[in-house]
Amino acid sequence: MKLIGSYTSPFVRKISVMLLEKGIIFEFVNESPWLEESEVPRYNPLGKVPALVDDNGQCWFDSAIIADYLELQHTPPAFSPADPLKALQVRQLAKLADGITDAAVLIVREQQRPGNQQSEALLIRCRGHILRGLDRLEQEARDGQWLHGDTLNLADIATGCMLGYLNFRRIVPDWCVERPALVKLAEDLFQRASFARTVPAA
Ligand SMILES: N[C@@H](CCC(=O)N[C@@H](CS)C(=O)NCC(=O)O)C(=O)O
Repeated sequence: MKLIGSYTSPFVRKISVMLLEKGIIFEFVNESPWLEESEVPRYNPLGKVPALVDDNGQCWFDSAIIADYLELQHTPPAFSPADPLKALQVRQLAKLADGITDAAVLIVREQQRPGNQQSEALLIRCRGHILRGLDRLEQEARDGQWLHGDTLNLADIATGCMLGYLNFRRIVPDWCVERPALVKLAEDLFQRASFARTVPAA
């Protein structure tokens, strides 16, 4: 299996963490999607990472689809409940974490533009998405160790990668203030070997 991605992408990190947790051996192909000569569009017409090439040579893209694909391989541990409604609930929470990540990535891109070309309205809107999303995840994290059920799941992994990205890019750096359940979740996740091995490189 080949994972096409960059070391700083939180979406790529999510897939790396899943592969490491499941003990699936994979080759990491480091490709920046932002370079003119990027090979990423060969794997994903949308030009985004991650993409995954499976052992049959089929290429999968979008981290949510790749996560579904990996779950379909039934390599333990499962990160999605067997019950379809519970599985949908977990995917919705993972989608929420991914949506926060999308907003954070947008802020990073916007802030890379010259100051006088940045849209203050866009930055405020993205910040709103992030804060409301974090508040919802905080509520969900209050019961039990994990966001859903009593085992590590896809929503936890997506949330850990999102919080790691907020820390890495210093977006909403005070996210941890008054969100103790998310802080605890992050502490638990960041201690795992899969997270320690995928800390974003500056
Ligand atoms: N929904 C996509 C988002 C992936 C994404 O936004 N990746 C960023 C890197 S963090 C990217 O490749 N951006 C390149 C671009 O937008 O052209 C997923 O979950 O895989």
